[in-house]
Amino acid sequence: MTRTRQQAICSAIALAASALCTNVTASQAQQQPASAVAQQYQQADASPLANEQMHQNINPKAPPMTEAEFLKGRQIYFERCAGCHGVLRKGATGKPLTPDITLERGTAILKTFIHYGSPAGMPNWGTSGDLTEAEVDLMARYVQQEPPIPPEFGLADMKQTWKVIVPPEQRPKKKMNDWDIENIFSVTLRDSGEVALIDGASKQIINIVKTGYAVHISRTSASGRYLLVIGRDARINLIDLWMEKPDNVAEIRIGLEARSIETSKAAGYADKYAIAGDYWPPQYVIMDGNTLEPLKIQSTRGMTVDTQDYHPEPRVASIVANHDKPEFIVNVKETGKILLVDYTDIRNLKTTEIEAARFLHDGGWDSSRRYFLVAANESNKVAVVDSKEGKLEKLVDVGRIPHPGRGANFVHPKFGPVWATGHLGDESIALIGTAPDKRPDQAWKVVQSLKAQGGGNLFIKTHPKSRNLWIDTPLNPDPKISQTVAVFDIDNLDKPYEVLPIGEWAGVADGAKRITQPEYNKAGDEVWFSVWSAKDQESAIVVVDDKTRKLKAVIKDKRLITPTGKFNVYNTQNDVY
Ligand code: DHE
Repeated sequence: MTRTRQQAICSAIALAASALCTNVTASQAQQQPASAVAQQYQQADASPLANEQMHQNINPKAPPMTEAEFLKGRQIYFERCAGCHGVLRKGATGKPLTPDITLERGTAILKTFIHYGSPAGMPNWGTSGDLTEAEVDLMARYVQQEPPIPPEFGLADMKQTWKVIVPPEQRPKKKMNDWDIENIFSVTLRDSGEVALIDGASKQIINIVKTGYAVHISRTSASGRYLLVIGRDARINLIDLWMEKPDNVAEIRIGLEARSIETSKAAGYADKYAIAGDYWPPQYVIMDGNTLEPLKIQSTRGMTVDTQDYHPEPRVASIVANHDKPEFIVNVKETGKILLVDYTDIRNLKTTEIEAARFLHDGGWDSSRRYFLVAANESNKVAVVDSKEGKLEKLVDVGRIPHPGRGANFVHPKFGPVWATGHLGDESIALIGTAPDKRPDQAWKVVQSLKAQGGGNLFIKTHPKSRNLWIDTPLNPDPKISQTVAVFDIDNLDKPYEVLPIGEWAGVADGAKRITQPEYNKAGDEVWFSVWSAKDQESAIVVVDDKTRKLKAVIKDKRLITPTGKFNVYNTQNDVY
């Protein structure tokens, strides 16, 4: 394969962790430090900010650059670096790169860093061939300039983008189709900016709905009628599943870059509010759940939990809705704070601020839905919130860079109810006891650590009706691991896991075929896996029978471009995982 072709695949998949992209062998790739895989994952996709107008100050001490060079540097920075070093270069999971630091280092040292990378996780942009020598030089000079500042995005900006495509009064009064909407899957088609709505029973594509750029996740409203989808460009789409052909009924942009969306789930508030969190500007927005009209914007700028320094761009990571109280749980990445946002009276908003740890990312409920567990990924911890008492229950030490998705709940034969997370940075699976009343000695401790196939795990899944625990490894650099999944028998966790060749079962010819995100159907008797290749290659969804662990179906269609996340309507609505 030629270098150009490899690079095309790299940018298409936009995951530099790939062995394909860096031309390393599987065994070399296995030695790639966990931090490098993690750093590359944090910048999984080009930030949409690269194309925004920005305010720029000139720093007379910085090495000179032409305007064209500066713009190119800015483009590369937002495509490759901002995810780790931050929009304003104040540091996030990567080190700060503000001019006071970079001017002191100077061009020569900066060039060495950018070219060779560092054991702390900085990718080797030069030696990997991702940046040319001239680009390395350009970036070394660029990071000594003042960081350009992207614009804010307030209520008036949001309202300009807001469209009610079908007003609530013109929407169906009852379900107008024969689909079993609780068993529809909303499938992220990442690189086409669409979601595929797929019928769980027939595996037929019901509709392909246009959404935001590099679309990220879908969530179901409390009634199960609406799907809310968010793109990395902070565009939200509201899809009405009651329509004859489910489609968009409202749309808005709530910022310039975003990842999370959720809806109100407490009794009396079903479908009343939607909430979404931005990466830029650092804020969250509460909207009308039926129309997406923006109602309330709250900034997340503020002090970090540990050093208590001001952080100018704390990104909003996961948001979950409490089912028992009118409250959203908003996880703020860079400050390490968990906000309990009481939405009873949004004009007089009450927020409880919980000190957790940096850098909060993804998480989910325990099986009682009282405790919320969220990864503080670069701290190698899971923060546990008692949502009933509104306080931090515990910070649990886990493996290297926990990445649970929403995690997996099951009853362990020896330790009772546990919640499980895998890790990006090692092969361990941490099982955390979640029954403080019945098993106080085991609660909020890692009661067992399993060894799965390897690092690069992103998602883990089981279902209350299943005794299987599924673990993907799409970011493992060894294709034998990234193209397969491991499955543990919950009743016999000391038994070695079984490896299923999902990539091979898909029967697609070329491509990275990363197996990503197990998702159950409503009945809990089948598991769906994405077989994720580049956008110009064939991808697929493989359905496995949960009981027999045998292949049940392969869903292929030329419209299934880069499928990644899959969200079963019922399981997402009810937080079943
Ligand atoms: Fe995600 C969830 C952020 C890259 C697939 N991702 C989340 C959440 C956040 C997040 C904050 C939690 C949302 C919530 O619960 O409200 N993701 C980020 C990033 O910042 C990151 C690391 C880099 C980026 O540039 O976006 C990133 N994510 C990816 C991918 O590359 C993945 C694998 C493929 C893709 O589609 O982009 C990916 N992220 C997902 C999925 C979920 C998710 C499938 C939801 C999992 C679930 O079960 O709920």
